[in-house]
Amino acid sequence: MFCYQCEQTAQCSGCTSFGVCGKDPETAALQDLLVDVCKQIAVKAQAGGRSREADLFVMEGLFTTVTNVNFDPDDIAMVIRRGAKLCDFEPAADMDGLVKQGEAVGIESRKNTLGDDITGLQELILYGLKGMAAYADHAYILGKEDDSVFAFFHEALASLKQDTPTVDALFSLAMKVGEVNLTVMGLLDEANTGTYGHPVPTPVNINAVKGKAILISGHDLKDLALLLEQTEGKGINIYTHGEMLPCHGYPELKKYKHLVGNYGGAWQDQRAEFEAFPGAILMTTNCIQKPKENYKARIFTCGLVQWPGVQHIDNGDFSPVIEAALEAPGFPETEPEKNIMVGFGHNAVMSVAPTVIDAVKSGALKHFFLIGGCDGAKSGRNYYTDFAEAVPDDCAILTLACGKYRFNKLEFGEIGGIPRLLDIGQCNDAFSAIQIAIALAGAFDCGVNDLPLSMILSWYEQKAICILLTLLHLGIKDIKVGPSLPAFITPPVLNVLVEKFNIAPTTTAEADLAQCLGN
Ligand code: SF4
Ligand code: SF3
Repeated sequence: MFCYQCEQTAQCSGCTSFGVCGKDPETAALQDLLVDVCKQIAVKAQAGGRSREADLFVMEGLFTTVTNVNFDPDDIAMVIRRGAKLCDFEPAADMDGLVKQGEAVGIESRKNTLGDDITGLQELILYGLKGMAAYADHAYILGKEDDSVFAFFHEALASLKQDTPTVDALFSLAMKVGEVNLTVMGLLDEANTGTYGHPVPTPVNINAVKGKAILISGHDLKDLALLLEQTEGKGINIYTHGEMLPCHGYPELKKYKHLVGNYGGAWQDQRAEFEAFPGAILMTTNCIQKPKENYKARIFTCGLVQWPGVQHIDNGDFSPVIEAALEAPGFPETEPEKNIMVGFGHNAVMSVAPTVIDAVKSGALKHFFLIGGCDGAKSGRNYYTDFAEAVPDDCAILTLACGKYRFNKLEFGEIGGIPRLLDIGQCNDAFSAIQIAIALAGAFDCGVNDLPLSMILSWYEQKAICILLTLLHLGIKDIKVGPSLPAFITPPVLNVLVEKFNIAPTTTAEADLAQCLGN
């Protein structure tokens, strides 16, 4: 196998014998094959064979191969066979044959023929498309879609099948992924806020409440809404985990009294946290890790997430989760309440814009830092905690995605009544951050790059890639990315990114902070 699509890839170069994430070589080959089938469907679509089924297949197929989503080879094989019917691909009759077909279209074969730079750029585009597919799927589930987005998936995937790609063409395509992803994040924003209302600043209890419990993780708001409806009046408390935390700010979700709080931290701590959680657990999207035996019977997956041997719910009926929660002991005691704040989406921040602008003009608020992105397990990520802690008191921190857990339980205080730490939401709420930055630039009559704003991003999986491409498409410069740079970005490609966007790897919190503040 060869996979280098995420930040924790082995030796910062590629997983070759087994995925650090837990992906085995068989699943890796099948994921490569599934991606290739998506490309073949796209080629056919470009030749006039586009269909609704092809649109949806490509979106879900790509999302299936995002890091930490689907680890079940049997399920992926089934998806490949379904996809083969939408193009001219002949799938092998058995699993061994499918794995061989996957190995033949893997990254290594292309690295040999096209070289590392071209292959790396192709993968940059592919990973951006994978992240975008995840967001498009969330929006689609809530009834929002855009034909031009589906058309672009085909256009981009079909170009990745070309035999003689050029660096320039691939680079423009990568920027186009960023552009289309902005549309997709906008669609998802409309879907989430249109269905559940605009998030409002809301305190969230991070301590336990006595009673039976279900923990829900991932990004899919509809799954949470369904779970809340189905558990109402059943004496079960619902806790959010990981990227579900921002859901507490949505009026149509926070109205449920049994949505009692947030439990645990980011995805990479789940094995210890889920073991200790005295109830049932529902994984709605990435990031699942290999479940421990002692909670395997009380963890469930839904949507595109799957783990072999873990019960999957695909009809929106969460009765098995509810039964498992009722069988589990629940929390024996209520702990003293401890709150953190969420709900600072673009609507909430815009509503206090005059106060923010006055604070900047008076010099009370000197600089904004956007510190966020995907969290991960590798050492070096305490950089983000150190950075947030070192931000001077006259500066505000905007945060989003699961990287916030590095510092969101620390005390940051306020500036003129505005909290210094503003939790904008999930990773896809980068859309909100962009709207806020554009509005601020408008208010100060300058460009986003001229604002007293620095972006310090952490990356882990492919959704961070599509967001990064969106920021680059918008021409945003001086972004700092860490804790390490993607293995698929080769030195010549990095040089181009540095030249055009002054993108820089994170160094030390102290040095980077000083540089951002011009000290
Ligand atoms: Fe390795 Fe990441 Fe690929 Fe998993 S997804 S196999 S950890 S590079
Ligand atoms: Fe985190 Fe997976 Fe990406 Fe949505 S939950 S940000 S890593």
